[in-house]
Amino acid sequence: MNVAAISIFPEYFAPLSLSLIGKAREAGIIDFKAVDLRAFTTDPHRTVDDTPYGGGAGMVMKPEPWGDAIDASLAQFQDDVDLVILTPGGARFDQRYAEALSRAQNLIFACGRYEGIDARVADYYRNIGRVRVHEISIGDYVLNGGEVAAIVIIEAVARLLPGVIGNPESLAEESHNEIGELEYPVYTKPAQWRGLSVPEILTSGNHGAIAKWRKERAGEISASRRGHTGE
Ligand code: JBE
Repeated sequence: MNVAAISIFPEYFAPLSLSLIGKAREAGIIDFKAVDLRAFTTDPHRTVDDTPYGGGAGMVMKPEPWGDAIDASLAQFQDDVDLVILTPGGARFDQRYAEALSRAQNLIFACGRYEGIDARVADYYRNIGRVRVHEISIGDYVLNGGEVAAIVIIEAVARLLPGVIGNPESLAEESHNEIGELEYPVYTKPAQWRGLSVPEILTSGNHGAIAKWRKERAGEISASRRGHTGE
């Protein structure tokens, strides 16, 4: 999978050299490039934003550097491209969306700052063929830009690629179950820690009973946690 992330802060993507994702890059499963949007400006001040038509607070990212930067990435890729524009008003990202994006051959992430990217950029690429445009949000809170959201999506997508995760069984569990069903409490050695012991059933060797217990605990946990907002 080829991945490009366009941003005025390409250094933001340094963590993608670490851990599983870093190994996947070394193994050639993922080719990742961070692209500096300012390299596609043409004025001495390397301007990427301007005031909004119609007035209002904040600045809007100009379409020309975005168009030129996206075109440059498109030119590097063969076949179809999925263009992901990170925006707080986008479609909510979830595991199902990660699975869909994991089938892409080429992914371009457009990480806007300020009040967003001139809307014509999304419209333009929606209409040229070859590109599927996704406007995506990772959640209902405001970030300073799309970079962190892109990293979240890249990690969720990359771990679904064959060869990235050591144990494909853990992936199978995730895709066949609701995510909530996996939220049972987990324990490891020692059996006693600070006066707390591991639930006896987990040391019983009764796999059927253990599966039933985990399902029950997961149901309780997701019922009590989902919908909570940290208040
Ligand atoms: O989730 N997102 O993609 C965002 C992008 C930019 C700002 N806030 C967000 N939540």
